[in-house]
Amino acid sequence: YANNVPFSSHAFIQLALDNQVLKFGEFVLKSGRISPYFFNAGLLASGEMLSLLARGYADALAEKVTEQMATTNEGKGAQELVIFGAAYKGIPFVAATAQALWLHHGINANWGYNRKEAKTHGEGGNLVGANVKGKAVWVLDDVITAGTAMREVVEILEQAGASVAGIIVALDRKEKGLAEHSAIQELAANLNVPVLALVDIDDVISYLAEGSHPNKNATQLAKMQHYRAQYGV
Ligand code: OMP
Repeated sequence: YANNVPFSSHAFIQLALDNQVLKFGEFVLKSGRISPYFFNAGLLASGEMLSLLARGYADALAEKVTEQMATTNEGKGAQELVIFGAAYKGIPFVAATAQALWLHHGINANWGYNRKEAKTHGEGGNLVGANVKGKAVWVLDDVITAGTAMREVVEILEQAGASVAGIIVALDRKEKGLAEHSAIQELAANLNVPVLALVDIDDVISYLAEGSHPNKNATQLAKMQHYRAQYGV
């Protein structure tokens, strides 16, 4: 991966495989589901991987914001981009994304994050960085499965007087949320905002299934398909 090329899902999936960010086995998820794969964004722990990830978020956000400006006829000055990372993993990601937006797209986004040691009483105290009050904020996170983590972040922002402008995740596992729809579809419908993902599980499966791929493994693929049949949408 060269340091000045746009994001590519193939480069990202390959780096994730090479660095055990994407692992195969048996994993108990936050939702209680037992998954044959796990995406550990905490292991995107090198300059190369962080840069590629941040470039992915930045490219997708820049494209969306430009598209929204075109349809709303608003000038660039009228469009303020505020991005928000959820503690803990979202914090370095949101910072790197703000930098990538600036360096690669000339977009000066404001960025902020929450602290996990949130106070349950009193006001404020748990948000750091950009002032989000009264703002429509893009929420950035690592993985979405059933949507619980994301709903918690939305709640934090609403309590801070912010609204959600959109959601962007690195990996959409494309699983059922609370009901039959996917977690992402539910969030998009409930909040009436765009939800973007850099890669989804179908991208991963087709990448793994490619003919000459070194990570190609029929048993593993069958397990992933089986899991998709159970929880996927
Ligand atoms: P939901 O809250 O069910 O959407 O699960 C998303 C959260 O689960 C993520 O923010 C992660 O903390 C964690 N997770 C992963 O990091 N990688 C995975 O592949 C799957 C999960 C998970 O537990 O579902």
